Amino acid sequence: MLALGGITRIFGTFDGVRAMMESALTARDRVGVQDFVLLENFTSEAAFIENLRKRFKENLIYTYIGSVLVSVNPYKDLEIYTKNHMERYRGVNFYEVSPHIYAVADNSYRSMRTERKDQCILISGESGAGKTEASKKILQYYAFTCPASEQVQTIKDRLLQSNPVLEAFGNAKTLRNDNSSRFGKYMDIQFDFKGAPVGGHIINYLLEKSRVVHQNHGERNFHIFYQLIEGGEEDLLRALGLERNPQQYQYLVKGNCPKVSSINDRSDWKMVRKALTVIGFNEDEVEELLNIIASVLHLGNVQYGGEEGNVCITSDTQIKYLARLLGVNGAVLTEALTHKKIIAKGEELMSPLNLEQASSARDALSKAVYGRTFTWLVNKINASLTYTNYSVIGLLDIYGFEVFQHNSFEQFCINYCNEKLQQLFIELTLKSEQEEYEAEGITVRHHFLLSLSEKFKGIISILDEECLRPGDASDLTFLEKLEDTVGGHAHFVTHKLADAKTRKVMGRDEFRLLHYAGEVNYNVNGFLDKNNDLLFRNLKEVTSFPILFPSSLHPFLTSFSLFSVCLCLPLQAATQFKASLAKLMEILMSKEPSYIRCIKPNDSKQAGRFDEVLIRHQVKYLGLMENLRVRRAGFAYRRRYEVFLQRYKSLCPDTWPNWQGKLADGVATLVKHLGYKPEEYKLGRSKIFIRFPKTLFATEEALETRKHSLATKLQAGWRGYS
Ligand code: AOV
Ligand code: MG
Repeated sequence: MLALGGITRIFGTFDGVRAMMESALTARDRVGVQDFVLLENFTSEAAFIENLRKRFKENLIYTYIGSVLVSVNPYKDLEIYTKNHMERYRGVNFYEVSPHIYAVADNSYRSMRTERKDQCILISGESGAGKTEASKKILQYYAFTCPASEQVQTIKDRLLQSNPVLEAFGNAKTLRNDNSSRFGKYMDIQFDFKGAPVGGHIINYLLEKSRVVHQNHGERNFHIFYQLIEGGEEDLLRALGLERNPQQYQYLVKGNCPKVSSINDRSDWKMVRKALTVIGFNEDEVEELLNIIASVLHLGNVQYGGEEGNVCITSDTQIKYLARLLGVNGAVLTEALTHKKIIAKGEELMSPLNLEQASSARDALSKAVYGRTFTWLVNKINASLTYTNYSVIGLLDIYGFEVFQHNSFEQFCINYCNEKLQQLFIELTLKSEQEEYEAEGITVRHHFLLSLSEKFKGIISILDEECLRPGDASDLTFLEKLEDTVGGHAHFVTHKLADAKTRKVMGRDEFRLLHYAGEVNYNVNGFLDKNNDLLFRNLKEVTSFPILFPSSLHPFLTSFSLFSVCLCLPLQAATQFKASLAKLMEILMSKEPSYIRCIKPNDSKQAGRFDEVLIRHQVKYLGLMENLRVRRAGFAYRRRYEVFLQRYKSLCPDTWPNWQGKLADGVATLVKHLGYKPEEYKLGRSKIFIRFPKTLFATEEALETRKHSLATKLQAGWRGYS
């Protein structure tokens, strides 16, 4: 007991000892190195992948590249997120414990506390790689480890419960991920001077609204629809006029996938209902919210018939429900869904829509209603979390890079967002590396400067131009303009510009971009409409819609009056998105970043399958080899003096048990005693930089040996140094 206690005091926690054991040679063969910078052959991609594979096989899904955490989705519960694990990482130095997402979370927290600098944790990786799970783990870690009072507990609960709510309304099953985020999310967690989480704020980015009215085969609409239908109480469903069968609803049958084996809609419904209460929604608000969700389903079932020029709604069941749920007059609604208002000779006239126009007006309304509701939800959650802007840790969890058989405007925006984030990562990791050397007064020449140019600059402005151009502008004229303007770019190609081989796999209505993560063919159909934010163009043609939103009715339908403002000021969706991303980049740049790079091990969502081709591709495009090379270009290993001294002080009689003088002198004494050669290390202002892993391994092994001899001696009751 005494011996173990002694060892723990000297070497840190038990985990610390384990981490150290891990780096011993024999263990290294089996489980690989826990930091890629320690790979002997650091330029070899094969060695990199092999290290990932070894660790993955041992269920060690986390590995560092310096301070960057690489995470491989295990697709199974590893039981490494228990309270015990959280305790183990709390306040412990990053390198003393085996790599874990909690170490990253803890490190950011401590930097925020000690250096008083706002932090952000950027989580990236393709769809299904584990970003959302990672962000939830981090939030849970803070909720568990940070100090709390009763008031703080309420905020913690709300922060935690915002996840199931936003996921219900903003996530959906796609072919890539059963719980795919269909919106981008940046969340600030705010801490007071005691380090307790006292507030938060969420910014959401471009929700994929088109999913409300259409899903590709094998995909679903947003979870909430199925949760409500599967889990909603009988009375509730009756009041909403809904049947307990998703197949009844046009908006839920398109993907032909009402059930997903990994999802339990019924129990999720219960969780979401509870979460809404915790966040502070009262019963009336919940009722209104569900009325809107049910309305969208009813809207989807509005069927048109009649002759061209005389479109009518074939059954008035939906209209009855809609009128009641939305609190509008049925006749007015019917007219709004079948006519547009035109002004002729100064007079307003209602002109009938044709079938196609009528259904697209209906869908536009559904998308708008859903989109508004989502924004309302986010605002409501924000209002329940006080925000006073003290110290913050920001968590970024966006939708990951994705490629489908058919890619549209949504994928274009999602992939553009990922491209921006990748660019930021490369710029910042290089910048911080360079800055660290400079701050420490050490000169290093970088040979691996990377630049990811703004490859596709211009596409969005051309899209906007076409959207605003009166006359014959269409998706195809947009494509032609692209060909004229960016046609010469090496990363852009269309059917017309392609070589014979590429042409075979491209449609005439597609353009292909070579993204950092791979090639994607985008189909231009719908680009203009979707960019015209969606609703507004249609609304312009059916301006009687604002009748739907009389201010006396629904509390959050009143906010629909915003629509009319938007009518005067149409801001194109992509441009709006681009601007909000630019703002996000500013937010991130102003904080101290940490990175989590998520890797998806296979495309079949299976545990234990390490698909090497897929993984190699991700390692490539995430730039992990470059990341490693840059990290190793100068010094493989660096530690703050106090950390280095604390860990190895027992290896030198002059530094044991405590060094009294300046830290730098202590480290100098220690490494001299250890026989470090001048070319093996450099001493900076606050850190020691070690050039080769082998130097460090030798020191670790010396520590290992010493630990054993010390343990024996401690057991015998011995207290001195030998
Ligand atoms: P994503 O956020 O990166 O995709 P998720 O975080 O939703 O991916 O992860 C996808 C699925 O992988 C989850 O639903 C879990 O089943 C599993 N998974 C991920 N991380 C872990 C983990 N650490 N332990 C166990 N299982 C995990 V997307 O939102 O589609 O870009 O857009
Ligand atoms: Mg996600």
